[in-house]
Amino acid sequence: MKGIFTALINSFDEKGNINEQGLREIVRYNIDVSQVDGLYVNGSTGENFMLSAEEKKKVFKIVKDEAGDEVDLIAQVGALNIFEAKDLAAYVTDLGYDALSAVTPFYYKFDFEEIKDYYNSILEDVDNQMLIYSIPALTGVNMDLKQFGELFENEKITGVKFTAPDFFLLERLRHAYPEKLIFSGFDEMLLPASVYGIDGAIGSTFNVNGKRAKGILKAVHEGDLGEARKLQKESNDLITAILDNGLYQTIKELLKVKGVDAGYCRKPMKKPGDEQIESAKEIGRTLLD
Ligand code: HMN
Repeated sequence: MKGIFTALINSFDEKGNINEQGLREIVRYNIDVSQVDGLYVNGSTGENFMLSAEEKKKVFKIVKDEAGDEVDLIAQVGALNIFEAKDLAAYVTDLGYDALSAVTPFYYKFDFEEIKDYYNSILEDVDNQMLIYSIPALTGVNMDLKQFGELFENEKITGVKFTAPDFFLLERLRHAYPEKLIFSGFDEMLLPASVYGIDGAIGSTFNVNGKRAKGILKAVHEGDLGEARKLQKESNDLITAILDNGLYQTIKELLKVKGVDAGYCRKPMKKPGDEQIESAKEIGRTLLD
């Protein structure tokens, strides 16, 4: 598993129900048009934490059904309800997902022993690999090199989705664990992360910017830093505009510009206003590749 993985956006209808056809179109767009290497399903971008367990299963099933074996699939199964996380891990493994991922447990201030037990418990009954999903800005969980090392002692934990602007720790992890997979999680920092030898990246904006992201990885591998900087600059112009206009709403509006029925976000996220839709169209005209 290597390369550019889209953190898959989800499609909901106006009432907030999963829009199956729209979700299938999002999968197809990522595979056929952006030609990404894989999909990261039910992450933050998939509005996972606003879904019921049954809805998460529905999304996992639709995506596997649509993508088949065309690209690698990672299932984010992390949940504060450990029984749910274990059940989802078993479910996606049966469906044929290539890897699991689980967000570090959040909200309660779990200590490291509890976090370690969470990962080991999710994995104890399931024959699959796991990428730790570390995103301190949203979870408040900051782990150091030694703690990652302790988690990596479980051989089923094969890597980490590292969503932090901490290049010191990223370099230390890469150096200490050359055999583990490291996926970077901030799309706007793909170039510097690539220089440190990441295996790939997982990101929300790849739903609409997968080709440039692939180009950045390729240029860095070929030692063409000029090209990598050009593509990262173009990407960052797009990412800045998306973040300023509302992250998930704008990604969905941009997909609509491309003819994909990406629908709406689920409450409590807002529907986009007229101005936001117009700005998204302008972003589509000027900043998409
Ligand atoms: C996921 O779980 O859906 C993603 O992998 C999350 C991903 O790391 C994104 N992070 C957040 O949304 C907090 C990034 O792609 C991010 O959206 C992007 O770099 C813009 O800041």
